[in-house]
Amino acid sequence: MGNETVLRIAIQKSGRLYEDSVQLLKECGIDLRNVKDRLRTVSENFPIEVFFLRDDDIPEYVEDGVADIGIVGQNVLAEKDRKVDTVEALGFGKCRLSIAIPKAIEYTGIQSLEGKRIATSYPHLVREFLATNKVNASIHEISGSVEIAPGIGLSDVIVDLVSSGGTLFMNGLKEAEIILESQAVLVARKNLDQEKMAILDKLLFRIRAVKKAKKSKYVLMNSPNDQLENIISLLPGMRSPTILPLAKEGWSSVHSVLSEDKFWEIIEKLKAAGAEGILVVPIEKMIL
Ligand code: PRT
Ligand code: ZN
Repeated sequence: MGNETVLRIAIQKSGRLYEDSVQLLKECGIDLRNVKDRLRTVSENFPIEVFFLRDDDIPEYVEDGVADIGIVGQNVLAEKDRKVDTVEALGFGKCRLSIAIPKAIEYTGIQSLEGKRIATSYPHLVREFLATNKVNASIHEISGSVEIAPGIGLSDVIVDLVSSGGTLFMNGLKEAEIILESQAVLVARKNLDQEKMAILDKLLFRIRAVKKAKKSKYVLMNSPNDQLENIISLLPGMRSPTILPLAKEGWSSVHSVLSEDKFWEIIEKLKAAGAEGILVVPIEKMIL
């Protein structure tokens, strides 16, 4: 690509955000070859260079301008407290940062943490949470396997990430309080120059099209002509549904787009209204 401007993006090198981050770039039509075991790679069909880093380092690299943008969990972003802009929530890597206590202990509210020892990898967020709630407790910072801390007598409670809750359960703990809800976000450094901003806008346009498509389904169905008006009224669609005559006399084919949250409800109503042969197809990209 010669001396053309490229946007440098930092993503996790390996771990829970890696697959989804690479997948998102691919769905945006960005070719990334040889991503395995590389520290960096340049796309051949989009002006972007990818850096593979530990997630904890991403906010700092973006703030310092070593990378222009990055994909990182809101939990890491909040803990590191770096000056970067959150540009877009990406909808994957969902989890929560929670207080967990031994199963046998009854949780009676935030005040019951007074004087307790808390093990966590999130000292900054825990300190902030305690201060907000005017609770005094000691924080023991540990970098991994936080969930075993109460069992080995290192702490009374923990603050750690939870998604299914399985890890807590296996360690005899239960979730008592959510401190932060988190998902992966796209962050950008402050004061990106115009050329890089233009590339970021292009990328964002694609990311939003991919996200929108994931939330929608394309549906096709056959409708008796005397029910058409009723069936059309049930379909929100982007503009209005497409109606095509079928070879079979008195029937039409109806095509439309449905959002996932209202999907089943609408399908049931369509069936009740006489729609037949309903086909539901995933949408790859959606540009409005
Ligand atoms: O090497 P590097 O520093 O880059 O990776 P890492 O080991 O620090 O992070 P990694 O790959 O484990 O997680 C990266 C990001 O994924 C986190 O910062 C979160 O934003 C997000 N994420 C989503 C999670 C989870 N879900 C999650 N469940 N990160 C960690 N967990 C762990 C949690 O710490 C606990 O040990 O999974 C366990 C709990 O899971 P459940 O399903 O049993 O509740
Ligand atoms: Zn990490």
